[in-house]
Amino acid sequence: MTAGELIVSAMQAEQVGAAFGLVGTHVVEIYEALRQAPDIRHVTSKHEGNATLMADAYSRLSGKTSVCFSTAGPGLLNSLAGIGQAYASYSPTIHISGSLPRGAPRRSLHALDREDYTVKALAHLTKLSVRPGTLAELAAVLPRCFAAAKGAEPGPVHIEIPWDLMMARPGRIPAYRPRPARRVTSRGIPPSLARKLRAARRPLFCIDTLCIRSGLLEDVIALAEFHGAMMVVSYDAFGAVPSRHPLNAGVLSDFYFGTAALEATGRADFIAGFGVLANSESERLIRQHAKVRPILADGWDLQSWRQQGALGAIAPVMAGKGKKPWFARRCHGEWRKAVAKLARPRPRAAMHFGRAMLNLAGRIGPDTTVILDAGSHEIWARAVLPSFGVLSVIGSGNWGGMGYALPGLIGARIAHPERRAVAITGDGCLLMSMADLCTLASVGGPAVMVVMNNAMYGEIKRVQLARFGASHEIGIPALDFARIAESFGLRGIRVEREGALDAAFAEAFASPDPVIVDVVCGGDVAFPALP
Ligand SMILES: Cc1ncc(C[n+]2csc(CCOP(=O)(O)OP(=O)(O)O)c2C)c(N)n1
Ligand SMILES: [Mg+2]
Repeated sequence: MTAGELIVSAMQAEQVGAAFGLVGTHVVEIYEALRQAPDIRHVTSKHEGNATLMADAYSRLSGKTSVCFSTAGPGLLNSLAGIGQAYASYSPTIHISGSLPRGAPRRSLHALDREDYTVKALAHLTKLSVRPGTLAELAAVLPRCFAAAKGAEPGPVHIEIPWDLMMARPGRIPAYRPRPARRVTSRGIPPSLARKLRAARRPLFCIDTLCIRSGLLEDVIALAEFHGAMMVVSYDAFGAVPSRHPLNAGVLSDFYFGTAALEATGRADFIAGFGVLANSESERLIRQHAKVRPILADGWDLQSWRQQGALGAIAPVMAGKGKKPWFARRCHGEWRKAVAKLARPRPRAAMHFGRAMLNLAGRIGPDTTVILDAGSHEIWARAVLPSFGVLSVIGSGNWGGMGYALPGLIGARIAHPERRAVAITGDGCLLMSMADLCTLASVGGPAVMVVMNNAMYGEIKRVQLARFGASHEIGIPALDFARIAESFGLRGIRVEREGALDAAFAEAFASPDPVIVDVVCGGDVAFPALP
């Protein structure tokens, strides 16, 4: 086996769902092995950064490990922000790159001063970053890498293959054997959790991303329903609890959202955090607002509880508790009215973000996955669009990287071809990722991309005005994204008046192929007070 064949056989044994990447001299051996393995779905992105974001979205939505390929040096380093995204969202993604040969001269192709600069650069962005020197070392480290990527606190892993190893003569390698998941039986549910939950009159659960990754989300929601525990979700886990769920107390955040969630946290007499890490943003918010000491479960706790079936076991103890919500997220209905008022049609004024999102909201159903980006369009989307649970919405979240929506849309199409995928992006965000419009065209399927086109980095204008009363360097040329989309072989629809929204969205949502809806908006960057 060559190094490339070994990698591909590991991917097959690990049942990797999909691969994303871009070819290069230092990875042609892997691509040759991939050519011989038509069972592996590979999507070529036009930029490594987008490839890693596609992998992130794919893994988050499918729960399966994905693999990304990039060439040495600049190819790998192009993908850094996407690997950061995968780290932030606990995505099991494996990033395999080519690399300099051992003993490479300084300043040769893709080289700087040290031959190991990339493996070191990736160390802080991954769960594991390795540079095996021989086929035997590669064979030994691959199962470790896959196990690290999908552990109790999953995340990206980097493996780089020195060029001399990539080009080495085939060697005899024993068949690949995946490592079984580590059993963690040492961590039981603290007895105080069951006891305090039983005694509580105003229980509250906080749900963070690791709760989703642990596979326990459904059990946690069932437990909340059983005990009438209100649920708050972190900014990253947004959408995990359906927006209309009677026990949903909103998003735990003091940045844009949080009025309701922070109030509920302050009133709760029992708090359990599922997937809440020590020193995390969620922990900070709970500690800052709670009157009681929370019980927090990290990824290892949750893995252990799942392996022991422990959560189900504590439910009967609580039999007989009332299930009625103890907290009314008052603002929801009132707030919808406020949005409608704020975003009242102004026939002569430019279209308002809120109006476009309200129109879109009625078209989003449980079979839709919404992919968010970063900017004021994102805040409006989070505020106005409904969510229906864990598959219904993803975005760059607290990582906050612009340019997630387009690669995220492609990842979503591959992860769940049966679901409609709708991306909401801004003109600034789309300009960062736009090269993969042609990839979207080739992947195809029902995908709607809504571009909130306000000819500016609106969110930054909002921040500048709030801080300095003036803005600077926030303009973007007025672009026609419908025409741009068409030049990439996609259907593009331009909407310049509110009256044209209905027909545009109706056509886009009825289409079996991707459609870009370029919504020309005014410069509104104000937000309603969010629940
Ligand atoms: C990679 C990256 N660069 C810069 C930023 C800072 N930033 C956050 S939102 C934003 C503006 C986004 O512009 P656009 O997509 O047009 O959205 P709008 O706010 O206008 O709706 C910028 C520059 C970021 N979050 N990520
Ligand atoms: Mg903009």
